[in-house]
Amino acid sequence: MGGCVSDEDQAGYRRNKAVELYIRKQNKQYDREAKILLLGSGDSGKSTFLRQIKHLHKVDEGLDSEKMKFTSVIKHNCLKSFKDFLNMVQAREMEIPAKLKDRVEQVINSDAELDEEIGLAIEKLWASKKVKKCYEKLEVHLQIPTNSPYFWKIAKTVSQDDYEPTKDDIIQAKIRTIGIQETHFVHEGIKFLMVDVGGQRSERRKWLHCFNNITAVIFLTAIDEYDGKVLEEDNHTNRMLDSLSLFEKLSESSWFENVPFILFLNKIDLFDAKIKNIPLDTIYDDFDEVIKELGKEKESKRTQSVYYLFNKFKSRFRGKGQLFHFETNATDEQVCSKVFNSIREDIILKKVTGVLI
Ligand SMILES: Nc1nc2c(ncn2[C@@H]2O[C@H](COP(=O)(O)OP(=O)(O)O)[C@@H](O)[C@H]2O)c(=O)[nH]1
Ligand SMILES: [Mg+2]
Repeated sequence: MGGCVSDEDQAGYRRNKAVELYIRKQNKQYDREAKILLLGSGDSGKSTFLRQIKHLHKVDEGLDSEKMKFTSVIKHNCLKSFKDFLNMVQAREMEIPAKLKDRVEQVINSDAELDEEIGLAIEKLWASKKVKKCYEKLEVHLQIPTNSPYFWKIAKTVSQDDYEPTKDDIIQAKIRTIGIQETHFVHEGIKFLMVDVGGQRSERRKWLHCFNNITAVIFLTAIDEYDGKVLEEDNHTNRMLDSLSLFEKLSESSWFENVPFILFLNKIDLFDAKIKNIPLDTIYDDFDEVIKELGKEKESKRTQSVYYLFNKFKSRFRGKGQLFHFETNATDEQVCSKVFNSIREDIILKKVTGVLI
């Protein structure tokens, strides 16, 4: 899933083979480092994308050096998230098959860390269609890591004493980013600095410290959050509205004058799954009207849905530089590799060689 969405705005910025060839011929190392900021609300996928880049470019031994850090976080989150989910199921008196009730009590009442017995109970519960149905209904109200179900499915493996997370486990895991994380690497003659930041509101005031000399901004938004999920930090503000206003504010900042903005419509995999159950026109009254105005009536419902949300961001863009956009799934290595190469060729290379002013 995912990949580049072409757009009339991007027509002038198609791949420039000549520049690439020139670099290859000269085998030139550019002195100027391409500084790319990863910005966006909490949970939009910034750190996940960076982890994929680290893995793809073998930065700091890829993800191997981070395994230890993730083991305890994954074990803890697997149990905590499932307990939070079950507590909400009980609070709302949702129906669970009678034969599973003991297992529910077993998980809810466990105060220890995840052990094999509890791991097995989680796996058994999650295998139930009824339990999955409850999750579908509650997902929008739950403040638990996005990919908790990925870990519930393998809870018994995670619970083992000698459990070591795989590369996929690390990509699916959530660790909150605190402060500013800088990652340096060199790729095909270009030095890169990617800057990842904490996305929660309390973290945003630290962002100014890294706003100078920017080559490009990658702004991530979790496009599956169109159905009214609220921010974890205040349990009140609509996540998509927060993302839109943050996007607008950043794009009009004088720090980013003429800096290209690259919008990632991220979590496109979750979006594709969600629009089947919750079509956009059940959330947005003006959906049909806007699609008509945009002249997209003939497109598929799925294309219309992505375009409708992209249009919300596009109309809030205040920058003087170019706006590019991609549909992304940051948990998919292939997608991240393709998107990174496209950004490198179409935007960064042209910026560091002076072709893109
Ligand atoms: N399914 C899916 N999960 C994603 C995607 N991008 C990020 N995630 C998950 O969403 C959670 C939050 O991502 P993270 O990178 O920590 O967000 P950040 O706060 O912006 O750094 C993690 O559990 C990721 O595995 C995506 O495109 N699809
Ligand atoms: Mg992060």
